[in-house]
Amino acid sequence: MAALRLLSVWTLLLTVTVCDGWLFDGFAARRHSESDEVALWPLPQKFQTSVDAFRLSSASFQIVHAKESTAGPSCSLLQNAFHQLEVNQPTAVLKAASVWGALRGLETFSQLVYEDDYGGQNINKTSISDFPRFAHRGILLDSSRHYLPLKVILANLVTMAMNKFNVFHWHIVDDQSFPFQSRTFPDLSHKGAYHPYTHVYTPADVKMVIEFARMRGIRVLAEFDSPGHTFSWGKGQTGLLTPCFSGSSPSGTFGPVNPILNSTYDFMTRFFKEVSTVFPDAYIHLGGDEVDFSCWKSNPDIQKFMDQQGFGQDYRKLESYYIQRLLDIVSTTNKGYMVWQEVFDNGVKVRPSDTVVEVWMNNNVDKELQNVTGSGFTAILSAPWYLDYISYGQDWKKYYTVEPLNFEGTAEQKKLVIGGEACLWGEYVDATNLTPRLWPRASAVGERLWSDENVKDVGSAYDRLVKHRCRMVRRGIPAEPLYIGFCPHEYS
Ligand code: CP6
Repeated sequence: MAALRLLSVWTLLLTVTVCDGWLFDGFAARRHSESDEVALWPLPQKFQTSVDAFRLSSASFQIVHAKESTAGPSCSLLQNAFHQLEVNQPTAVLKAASVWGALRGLETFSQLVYEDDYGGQNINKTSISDFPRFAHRGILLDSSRHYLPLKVILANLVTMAMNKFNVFHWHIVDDQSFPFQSRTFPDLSHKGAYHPYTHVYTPADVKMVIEFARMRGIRVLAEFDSPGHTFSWGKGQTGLLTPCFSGSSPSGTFGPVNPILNSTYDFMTRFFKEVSTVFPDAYIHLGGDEVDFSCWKSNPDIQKFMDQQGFGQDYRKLESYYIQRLLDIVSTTNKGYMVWQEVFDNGVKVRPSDTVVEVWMNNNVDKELQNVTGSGFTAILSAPWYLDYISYGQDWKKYYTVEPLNFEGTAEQKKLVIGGEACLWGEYVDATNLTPRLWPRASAVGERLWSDENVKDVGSAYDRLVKHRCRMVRRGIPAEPLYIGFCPHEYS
């Protein structure tokens, strides 16, 4: 448990202990009106506040480690987080099980601070105890359809932290471009990126993203999608993709990764060995979605292989064959893996203990969750949260009112749903419009994944989200408006 107590000395005392969650208590000094009410987003699990207010002063506000804290000034992660907090006064105590809990608590603390009519910074007597409902709270960004400059990715990580998201699902490469610079296979980005120097993520860039995210309690989950969605890989790695045939001769076009060649698996072994060291997260996303079988069907060598293996005309068996071999390769790197739902749907034999299935197809979602968890797999839900879809009006309400555990299943099955992701696919998104398209619409998903399931009143969510959106704007994030109105501090 973490506790933050407001004392008469204006210091935020931080204690990081070994249990989970955190809370803080405040003691009153002065009163302010109800209209000063703060808007926390996402809403904490337990929250009590009063009209008793403290004035913060910029001269004396400080955050220090309490004596009991096992983390001290040498914990640079927290020292940096202290700098982020732009508030000015009371002394308080925050207790957290882990540094990650402390980071979330600091974010909430910052949201409690409000400006009064005289421009003073205040915080009311408050007691909070909090923890996330779901462990996996992700945002998917796609840097293949459009290259996303580092600045945009980092701004997104800042905003994710404000909304208590903890997983950046980086769909880093796809058909259209391969911006990931590999040390082992430099031609992949040199020939497969939109531009070999300006539109690539160098090892230093990737390192920066990972460290910037870590400082904010965010994991970087890299996705290298195959065997489909790999057109750009073929430019720098000849022989990797399946040559498509028209009649009895090659048509000159290429399909999914060629699953029948040993050279394919040699390549994947070396490639994922590198990837597993570049990305420190315990998981890697292997894709496996939307494999188009027409090219495989057209290729006589593939047909011969299908016969030899006894696959008949069932190309899902060939896909499974490929994925199984790929998973065996990745297992040797000691990582767990995430896959899109087709891998499960197509009956690939994978160990439920180290496979997470991401449910993305928006038909029969409940049935799919029932089946996936019924087979003992851990599941992530993204189907209801495809934020690349846009429409007139307040679609955040649609995202907000999703209940991830509404499917039929046992309590055991429901425990296997460890969270969800808001996906912003990149076909129509680049640096010019990414941030306003994602925020505050993704904030709705953030609260669904963090707060208690009973927190579902759209009206009160609206009031808080309007203020939370203004908070993002004030911190320099061009989050779009929910509806008519204005912010006390508008974007400029
Ligand atoms: N790219 C990849 C995509 C999509 C998927 N994978 C996608 C499919 C349908 C919709 C949106 C996105 N653009 N690699 C599916 C997981 Cl509606």
